[in-house]
Amino acid sequence: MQLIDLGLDSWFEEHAEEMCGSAYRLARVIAVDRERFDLHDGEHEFFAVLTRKFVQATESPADFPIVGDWVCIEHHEADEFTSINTILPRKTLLRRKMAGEDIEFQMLAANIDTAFIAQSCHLDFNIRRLERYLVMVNQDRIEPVLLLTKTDLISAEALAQVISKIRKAGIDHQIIPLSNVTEEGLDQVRQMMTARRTYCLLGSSGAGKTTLLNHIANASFATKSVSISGLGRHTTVRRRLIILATGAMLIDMPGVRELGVMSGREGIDERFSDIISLGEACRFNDCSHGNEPGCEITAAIAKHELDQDHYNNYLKIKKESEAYQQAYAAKQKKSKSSSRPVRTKIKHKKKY
Ligand SMILES: Nc1nc2c(ncn2[C@@H]2O[C@H](COP(=O)(O)OP(=O)(O)OP(=O)(O)O)[C@@H](O)[C@H]2O)c(=O)[nH]1
Ligand SMILES: [Mg+2]
Ligand SMILES: [Zn+2]
Repeated sequence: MQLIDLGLDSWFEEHAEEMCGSAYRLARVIAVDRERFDLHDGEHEFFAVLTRKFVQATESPADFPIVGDWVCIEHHEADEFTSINTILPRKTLLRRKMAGEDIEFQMLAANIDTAFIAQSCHLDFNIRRLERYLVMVNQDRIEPVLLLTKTDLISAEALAQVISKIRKAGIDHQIIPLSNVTEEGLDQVRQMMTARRTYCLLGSSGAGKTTLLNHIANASFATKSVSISGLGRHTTVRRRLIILATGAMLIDMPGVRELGVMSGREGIDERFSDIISLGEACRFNDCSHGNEPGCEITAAIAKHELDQDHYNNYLKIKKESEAYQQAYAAKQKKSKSSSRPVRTKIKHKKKY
């Protein structure tokens, strides 16, 4: 195996040349355990640490390496350790806002090509939550694929209803219904995963993500035992990039209970494009979609062409995003005016 098999391409190589000097060595972060970073260089798995200089230069969680990152490393012969010197720009970066008012965010994974969003089609199914995941994934131009798990627990009619609900909400991404019990749908998941591409498993705790990974990777990572109800407990706590026998890479994520929105307009506009284009057709440019004449949104809701709940969810997510952007801007302003030295941040560059 070589670096290219881990997803390295000329985009990363060019950045490495520019940022790390000529004697660089590259590796991909496959797991993070506090201060220890498990890396893979295509041939071996080994671990590295951060130098004090690196840590001192960080000021945001985004400055730390996370699973999926490409990093330039340096081996220190005398002291027999490897350090991470530079994180290459990320093509994609999955983050989520921490619960509550706080503007802190949690980094989930970098350089993901496709995100599987797993939701049980049984009791737990919730279209509004699905919309939240899609906003997060769309924001970063990661391709989403929806997995409806536990089909063994519902009838074919009930499953068809769930799918039609998703389609009615204007979500046209690929949907794979599956069961880890009957193994229905698992081949479809296997077949769509291609070598050198990185996939991740997102979704609520208990959706069956790790059980699916175990099937696909022929592994036995801990899953929630059926006998314990374990409400609110997350079985998977660590993220790890698994290299499958087919050459595809998969990162299992711990389920998140609350998914705060920190996305900017891009992700929201894409997910709610139906509402955006209706709004553009309103008679007044600054229509608040309240009682103005010629409002296409209120008209569409009245005609049941636009679902009221879908619209409410859009308003809620938009409000949350605006509050986040404002709080973030205020924090930036504050730290700029303080006497702390300004340093360049890792640029989160868009694909190509
Ligand atoms: N009936 C049924 N049960 C399933 C299926 N998939 C998983 N389960 C069960 O659901 C429970 C949760 O599965 P996990 O794979 O641990 O769920 P997870 O999404 O990894 O959860 P977290 O790691 O907490 O995010 C376990 O008891 C599984 O046996 C399925 O397709 N059908
Ligand atoms: Mg799990
Ligand atoms: Zn309007």
